[in-house]
Amino acid sequence: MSDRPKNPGRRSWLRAAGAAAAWRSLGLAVPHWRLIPAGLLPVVAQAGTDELERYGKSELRLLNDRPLNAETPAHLLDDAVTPAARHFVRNNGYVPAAATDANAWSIQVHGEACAAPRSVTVGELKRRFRQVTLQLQLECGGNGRAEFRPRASGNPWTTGAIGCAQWRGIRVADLLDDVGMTDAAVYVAYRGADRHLSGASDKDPISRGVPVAKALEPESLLAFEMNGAPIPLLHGAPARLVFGGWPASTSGKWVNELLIRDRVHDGAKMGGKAYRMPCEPMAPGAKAKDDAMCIIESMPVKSLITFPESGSTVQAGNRFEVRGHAWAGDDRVKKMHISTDFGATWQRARLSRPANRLAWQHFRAELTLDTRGYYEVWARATDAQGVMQPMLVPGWNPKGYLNNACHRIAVQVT
Ligand SMILES: Nc1nc2c(c(=O)[nH]1)N[C@H]1C(S)=C(S)[C@@H](COP(=O)(O)O)O[C@H]1N2
Ligand SMILES: [Mo]
Repeated sequence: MSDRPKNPGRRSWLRAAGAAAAWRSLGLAVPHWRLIPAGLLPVVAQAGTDELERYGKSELRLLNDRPLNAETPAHLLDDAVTPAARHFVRNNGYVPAAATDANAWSIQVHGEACAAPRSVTVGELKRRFRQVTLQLQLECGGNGRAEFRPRASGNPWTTGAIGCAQWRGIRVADLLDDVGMTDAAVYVAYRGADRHLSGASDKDPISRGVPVAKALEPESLLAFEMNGAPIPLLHGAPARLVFGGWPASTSGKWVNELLIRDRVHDGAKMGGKAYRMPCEPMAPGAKAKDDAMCIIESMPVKSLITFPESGSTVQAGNRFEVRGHAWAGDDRVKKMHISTDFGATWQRARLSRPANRLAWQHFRAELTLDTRGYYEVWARATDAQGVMQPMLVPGWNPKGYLNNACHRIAVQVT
């Protein structure tokens, strides 16, 4: 046996894995699977790929086209501020038609605990309230779901349902202050203009929210712009909520109703097992009772290696840079570590301050690997409370939320 393992080129070994995922995401048995040429993508997946192209998102990996869901490969998230073209997309229903006049878009503000219910237009909000610009991380609660065993139902996100764009809009607190909240206020929730997949007009695809305290934070926005341009249709034009650090399902898109509730909001995907974790840890694959599930609030500490691309080749003895981002829900990331020996030893990476609270932080480390062969680079973030990312997939749960296991990439040293 040769001491040098014969590694196939990156193209073949990674592409093959990508194609396999696309076939698996069909959710159907393929009787002639032995005859599929290597790298061939299912034609139905390509139909959705055309749709991604139409929205300027052709680099994303399609998970589903009805509704449209797509994630970003890790190496395409290398930018400090995520461009719209590389921000993942998660839809629960059908994308509504684009508004012909964004300023005329109206939002009904009401609810049991709203003192003076009324309708406001985006134009009026922009005129009357101070606008602020913040970089805010949005991560789907199901990011990482694909790794749970037994498999959890839902979109098989791997690592790419995270982005950190710059959002500009008004503070939710200013609007709440304007309409007035009664003492009964408990939750602030949204309804959007998207349609339910069944076509039923009386059903919401999703309608979630946050407790009043989160809504009142100075970083909680009703946004009109993403990265200095009007929000693209897929991301919720002309008005969307942005609650950085919480499951992105709380950040309602195409908002046309804002509700001040006197109870925990009970809209679509607030109850049952949706966006909830078992209140107490459970055995993998066990059955959970709905009343033993707790609503997910702040997201856990996590990080992503965005450079080099997994599968890259580096020269033995040459220095190379490893970089990426780290975030910790409502908290901050305090430390960042990198390992190239499967976690036996760790070296500290340099970590930047966030652009503002609830924005991801960037890390960098310089590495040199002297011996040829296959390596993995692992990254591990620690938050300000001292909580670290786990090495392995944490707490199994029925819907596969909150997988914040360390990100691993493959590097071949030649
Ligand atoms: N109206 C509406 N808002 C929504 C959704 C939706 O389907 N409809 N999806 C939510 C979920 S589950 C996520 S993860 C984020 C995704 O935001 P993005 O598509 O801009 O990345 O939007 C949230 N807001
Ligand atoms: Mo989500």
